[in-house]
Amino acid sequence: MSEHFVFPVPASALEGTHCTKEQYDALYEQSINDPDGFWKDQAGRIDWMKPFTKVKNASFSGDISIKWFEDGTLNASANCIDRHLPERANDTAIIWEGDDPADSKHITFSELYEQVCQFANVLKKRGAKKGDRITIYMPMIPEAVYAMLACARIGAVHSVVFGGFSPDALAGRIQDCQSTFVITADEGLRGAKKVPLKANVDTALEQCPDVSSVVVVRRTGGEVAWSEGRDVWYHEAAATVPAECPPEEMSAEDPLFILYTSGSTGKPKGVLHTTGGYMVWAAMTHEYVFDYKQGDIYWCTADVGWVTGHTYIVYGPLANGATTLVFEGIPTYPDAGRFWQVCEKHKVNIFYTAPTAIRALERLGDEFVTKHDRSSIRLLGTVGEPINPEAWLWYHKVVGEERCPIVDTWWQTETGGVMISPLPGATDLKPGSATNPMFGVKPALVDQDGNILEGATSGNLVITDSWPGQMRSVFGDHDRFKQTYFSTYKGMYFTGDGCRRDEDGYYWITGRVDDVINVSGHRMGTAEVESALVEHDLVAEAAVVGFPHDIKGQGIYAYVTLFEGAESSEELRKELVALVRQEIGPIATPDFIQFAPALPKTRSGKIMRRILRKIAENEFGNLGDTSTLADPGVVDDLIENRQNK
Ligand code: 6R9
Repeated sequence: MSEHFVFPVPASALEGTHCTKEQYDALYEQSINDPDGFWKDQAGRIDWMKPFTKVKNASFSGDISIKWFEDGTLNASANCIDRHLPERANDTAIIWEGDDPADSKHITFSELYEQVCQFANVLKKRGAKKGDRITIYMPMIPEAVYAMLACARIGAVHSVVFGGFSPDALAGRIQDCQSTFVITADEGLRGAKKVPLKANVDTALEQCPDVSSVVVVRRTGGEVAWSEGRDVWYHEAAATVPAECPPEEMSAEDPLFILYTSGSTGKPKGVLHTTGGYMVWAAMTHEYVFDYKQGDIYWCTADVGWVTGHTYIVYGPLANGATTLVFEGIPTYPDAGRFWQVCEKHKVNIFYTAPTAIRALERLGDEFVTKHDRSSIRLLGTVGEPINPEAWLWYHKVVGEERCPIVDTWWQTETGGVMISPLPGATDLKPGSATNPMFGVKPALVDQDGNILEGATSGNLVITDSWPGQMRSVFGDHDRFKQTYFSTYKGMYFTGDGCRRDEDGYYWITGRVDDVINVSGHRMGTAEVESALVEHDLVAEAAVVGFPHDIKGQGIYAYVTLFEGAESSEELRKELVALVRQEIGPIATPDFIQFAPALPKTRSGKIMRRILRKIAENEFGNLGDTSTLADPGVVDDLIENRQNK
């Protein structure tokens, strides 16, 4: 990339920065050469009930055992709330901005304390205790944050399920972690549309007989069905309990949460994060990556149903005593200027969103941006997928007025927090590059055989040593953890991403190299969509691939083979779309469904996805080697009837 496309650290980003270029180099070096010393210092960000004596105890071989600060004890909720009370009780912890622009409120740390304690007492009174799994299926209202922190306070393990998932998807996640508690709301509200959360829970629970308690927060006041004894209104239960609840003393390696995420095979995995290392990682990365300074108004537009919401709406910012903005709505309601209207209204200093939102808003015109005052914004960030340089440049110029550095943060549900990212005061930016590793992160590029590649090159991205925020296991299936992340390349954590490193050592993530697709920043296993499609009585076989999509990053293209005698029709196409939405949720809606008499297979019966991808991309001129195809004629029909013309 030419010099022209390097954006040096602006002088404004150096003012009071936590980290200059020189500091980055020195700290990074220390983090690699003296991890125990480095992490002992960093762990001082967190209040420990009992101090740890051991820092790191991790191995990427054998049984894969990862422990950090293992003999220390702490409570995550106390770190996010109680410890800020002596000096900051009346500072704003949460700014809540409702779906309706007329709806917003400020919640101070002392109010947060009372709300979380009350929520914790409601859970306790209903029998919840340390180690129990509690499923949270909520809209973006403050109670979602209270619920998460209440679980952490009593040592229960939360599993937040994104409110856009279907009842079936919710049921699967409740069953997998044997959750007996669900926290939800009557309805959610997004872009003035109602989301029937409680009704979805009711449907899901038909498959989950072990759930004995459903706590329902009233959001819209809409009608809901009621199961006496099982269901309780949160506001009624809260009125009967005290607003004090001592935080449970947790070991650093006690679980904090489970979060389900898609992989290349099978059902979504319950990614398990523990308490001590995660909190240190969340607090440290939030401060350095966003160059967070006390008093900053910080806004991450994610949903708490994703890891970004966990680490960068809740745990990271609140551990640092920041003001975190929680937004209930969508970027285009009441109009496409909503993000910037909210920035203006609340004087947001740090703004963190997804490339898909940037691309969608860019298309709608600059005026929605420029009509709002963005002078409070100091720093912009992106997460979730690669950002194309064109969208980066628009974000930089139009949104950031060429004044704000952009931190393109690469990380994963599994990594707990940011792994590769610029630091605003330290890193010259290149549009589209996530740039350099965070402290303690040892990235490497490997070839197909696992040989480590040096210098400017491309390969598969691995991390060669443990970091505190790393997932510890797949809930209930440690073998799957080993298999998924540590078996492809021995002794290394495999990310599933491809990556290029340039002559300056900058990392450029190129996207997934496995059967995971990334639709609007949401991870999806092609196998999950396929298994939904084959649920249909007429479907014999399905193969799903991603294709480049201007707004969503990737779209979903499904090839479907019907049983002998079954007729394809528009009607059937609609049924299949509805089926996927029912099994997974609207985010998995296929963009194209192609009925195919047969799928291209090797002689041993393996579907040749490479060919299906090319056809979905409309690049069938260059199908590569097709000599291993059992029946080359299949391909002509697929090309002839392709949908993405
Ligand atoms: C935090 C989050 C993880 C996958 C990851 C990669 C993609 C995330 C990215 C990025 C390029 C970035 N990804 N951030 N790709 N540049 N800055 O998104 O977690 O939902 O688990 O997704 O997202 O492919 O492997 P998760």
